[in-house]
Amino acid sequence: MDHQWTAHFIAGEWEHEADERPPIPVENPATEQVIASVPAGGAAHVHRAVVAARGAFSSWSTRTIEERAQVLDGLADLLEERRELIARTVTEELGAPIKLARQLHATLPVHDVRETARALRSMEFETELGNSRVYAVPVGVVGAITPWNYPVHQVVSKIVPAIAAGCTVVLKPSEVAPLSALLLARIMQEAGLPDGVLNVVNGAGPEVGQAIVEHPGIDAVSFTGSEATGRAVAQQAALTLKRVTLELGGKSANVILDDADLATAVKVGVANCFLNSGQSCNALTRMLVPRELLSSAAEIATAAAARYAPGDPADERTRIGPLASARQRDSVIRAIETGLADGAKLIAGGPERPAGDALTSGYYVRPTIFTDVDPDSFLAQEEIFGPVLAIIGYGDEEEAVAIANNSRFGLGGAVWSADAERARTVARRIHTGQVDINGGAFNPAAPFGGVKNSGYGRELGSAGIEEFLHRQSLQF
Ligand code: TXE
Repeated sequence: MDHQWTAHFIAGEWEHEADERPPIPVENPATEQVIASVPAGGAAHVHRAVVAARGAFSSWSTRTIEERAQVLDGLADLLEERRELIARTVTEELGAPIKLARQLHATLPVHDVRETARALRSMEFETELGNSRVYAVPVGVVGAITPWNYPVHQVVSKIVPAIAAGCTVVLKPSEVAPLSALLLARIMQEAGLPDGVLNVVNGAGPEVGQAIVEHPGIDAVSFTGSEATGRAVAQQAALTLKRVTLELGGKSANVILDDADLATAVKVGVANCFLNSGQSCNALTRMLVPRELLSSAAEIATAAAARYAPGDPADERTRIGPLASARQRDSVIRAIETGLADGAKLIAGGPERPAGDALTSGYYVRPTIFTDVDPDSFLAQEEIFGPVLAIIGYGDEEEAVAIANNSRFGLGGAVWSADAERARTVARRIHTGQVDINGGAFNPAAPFGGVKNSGYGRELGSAGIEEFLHRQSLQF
């Protein structure tokens, strides 16, 4: 694969030149082979990117809404055209099965961009209020720091609403999976985005990420990643009083009520938890089942898990690939071992390497399910970020809601019931940013984000654009 564009992207120029720091290798987690490397930037690169972004801001922020929306339309068309290349890049750097990479990693961003363009055209940027005229104004230069788990979607859901709002951007993609973000930047350049509106600096979090958070020329930071880093970002950002959006982890509950179609709810729940090798912030990692149905649910879940044999992500038939890195694999195996040590009942998977001749290399783990999990235990409280499901029994609806809310996170959730009204009432009592009812599909126009330790602020659709606007009121 051609990775000629594995460089910084500043002021419309691709900068390949070597630096004093060694380049960062990018591994294919299925083969453990280095497939590319990106230059490791530092504070000086961030500074130049900020200067470029500030320079571009005056003209980009004064373009009409329709002009900006048209750039987004063109971008969505190009992303759609390049879906196969994007999918292959994500498969190589993340280990996502190629089918999933096509259907999700390369397709969702097209919808994200189209929905952002639609939202932009429908928003009011100027309103009358008594003797005031109120204007929605772009906040300025936005710093975006993204993780590796959805390496295109996570980037698009920050930079596209920022650009739609009229802001300019300095992006630091994850050093674990930077290639698709760089491909995206190339596509945005092709789509006619003016130089300096998007700038990309590669590098490590404590260097480039921190330099973005500290830089006084950046007005807002949007971060997705771990809870610990999110907290550090918010603290640092306070020193320059930047506006901050944080999308951190989750431990989302899948509440299966006693009147639900148990087989469907469990199967869809298992599929959701194992999606992307369990590396989704909103994964439904706690399955709450009426106590008397626990053994039936366990049986259905074990049968469902058997259909997730880890395999080569390049194979069209593979449903679950490796984890993204050795570090992630090791931390997931440690979590499974902790679950066993805590006495949870293992009904699928386990800490051993998955069987299979083809899997002699790669960061694979067995899709794992525990049942009778104590709602206060490590397995039920910590974000594992791997294919590990905790099934938890409950007595009545009241207890189900209490267990669902017994988490320091508040990102996603689900409720299943034969009675949609009952499901809605339960969902409204769950303290999270999103809840899916009876398998309701992800909506790229709906506000996405969390409460409690899952962070604050919202992404996607008009709520995503709002994050990057402030209001100016003129009184007459
Ligand atoms: O995240 P980090 P990691 C969770 C998940 C996972 C764990 C660790 O539980 O197991 O986090 O993943 C940049 N200042 N999520 O270590 O370190 C970093 O370079 C500024 C949940 O990969 O938070 C990367 O670009 N930036 C999650 C980004 O932050 C810094 C997605 C995320 O990396 C920085 C990913 C610093 N001091 C992991 N240090 C979700 N919410 O979806 C690092 N970074």
